[in-house]
Amino acid sequence: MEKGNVLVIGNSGVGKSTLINSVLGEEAARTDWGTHGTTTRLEIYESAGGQVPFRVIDTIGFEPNYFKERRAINAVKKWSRDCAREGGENNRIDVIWFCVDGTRSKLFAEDIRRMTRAVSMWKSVPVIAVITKSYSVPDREKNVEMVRKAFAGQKQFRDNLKDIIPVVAQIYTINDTAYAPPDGIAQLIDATNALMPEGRRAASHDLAEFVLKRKRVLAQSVVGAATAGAVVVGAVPLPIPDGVILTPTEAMEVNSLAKIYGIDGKDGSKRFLNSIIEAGTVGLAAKSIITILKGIPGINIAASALNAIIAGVIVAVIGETSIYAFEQVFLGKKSVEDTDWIKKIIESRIAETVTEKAKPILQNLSSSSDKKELQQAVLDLVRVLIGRQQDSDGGSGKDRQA
Ligand SMILES: Nc1nc2c(ncn2[C@@H]2O[C@H](COP(=O)(O)OP(=O)(O)OP(=O)(O)O)[C@@H](O)[C@H]2O)c(=O)[nH]1
Ligand SMILES: [Mg+2]
Repeated sequence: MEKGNVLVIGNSGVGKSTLINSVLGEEAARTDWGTHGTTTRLEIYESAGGQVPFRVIDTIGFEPNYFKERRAINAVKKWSRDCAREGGENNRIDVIWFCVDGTRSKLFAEDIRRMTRAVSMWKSVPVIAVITKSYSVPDREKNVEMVRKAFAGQKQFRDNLKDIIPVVAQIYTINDTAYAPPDGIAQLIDATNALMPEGRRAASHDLAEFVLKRKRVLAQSVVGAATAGAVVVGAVPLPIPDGVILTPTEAMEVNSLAKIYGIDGKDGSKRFLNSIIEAGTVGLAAKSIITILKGIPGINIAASALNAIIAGVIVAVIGETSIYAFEQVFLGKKSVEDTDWIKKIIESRIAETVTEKAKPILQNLSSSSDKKELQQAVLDLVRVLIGRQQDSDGGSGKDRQA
């Protein structure tokens, strides 16, 4: 079976590298007093004999210095993104060890806030809070309670916290007769192992979601460009019902989107892509748009603007619907054999877009509108059309602008 990955994060000097050595049973990771042995890059470790059934990833510690903190956060983020890009199973994070320093319990809440930013991509991965340097036995219970509170006080990872384990990774000598022996390491290994199956599922889920979001951002930029282009093409005074003039724009759009979702245009998928383009065939779609527009009282638009509007609506709907359909295929919820399904959605979405999104803008245009007003209206329309049409997670607004 493939080994899972544990990501270890925490402030600089909390004892991440020391902990890793203790868990893996050798001096694998570099540790030190002061700054000499400080970890400067992400490093993956595993036990030589393979006794420990997971890999452990050491990270750059967070420091209470803005730039160094950014560096540490960005290193983890970049590593996570690379994982998504290469589909690299090895970069996946199945369990997170959040390390906080048991001798500095006042800072727990702050530490946790800082760490959550670095691992924001792994939204559902289980977390074990490890309280390092738990030399004082009487303090342990208090510290556990403080970690619990600190986690409860923040939304993002509140439900991910599965365990809180105080540890001493290395014997800590107080004087000739007093010392704190290593503790909590076996418990940490057991707890991590127990969480692994859940962690793997969570990691796959987070990874898929991340990949899908990236794809959506790319796809939306394609739809935006194609729609803006179609409006210009549509403004060319040609009788629309004859116009196969948009077909190249549509084909380009649909094929670019298909590529983003890894739909290659071969065999079955070719029919699927064609039926999307056909459903948006200018003649048919335009007729239905004109019929709808005629049914709306008070709309009387110059022919050139009308053409531009029709072109924009068609290309925007084709694009947004393709994104939706390709996502469904990508997620395995629909198959490329389903050409009836896709045709029906496009038809209903064209109608819906005209009546819900375009209507208010068109109603503001009186028949006496001048050219400038018409142009502005078309631009407004494009903006409205390429706004989110289906938003499954509600949180992609920021991504779209990125
Ligand atoms: N005796 C003892 N010393 C510890 C323990 N944990 C950490 N230390 C000491 O704390 C110092 C920092 O530990 P590291 O493991 O290097 O800390 P780190 O989190 O990897 O630090 P960065 O790599 O800078 O982020 C070292 O001198 C360790 O020996 C422990 O359990 N026992
Ligand atoms: Mg280190």
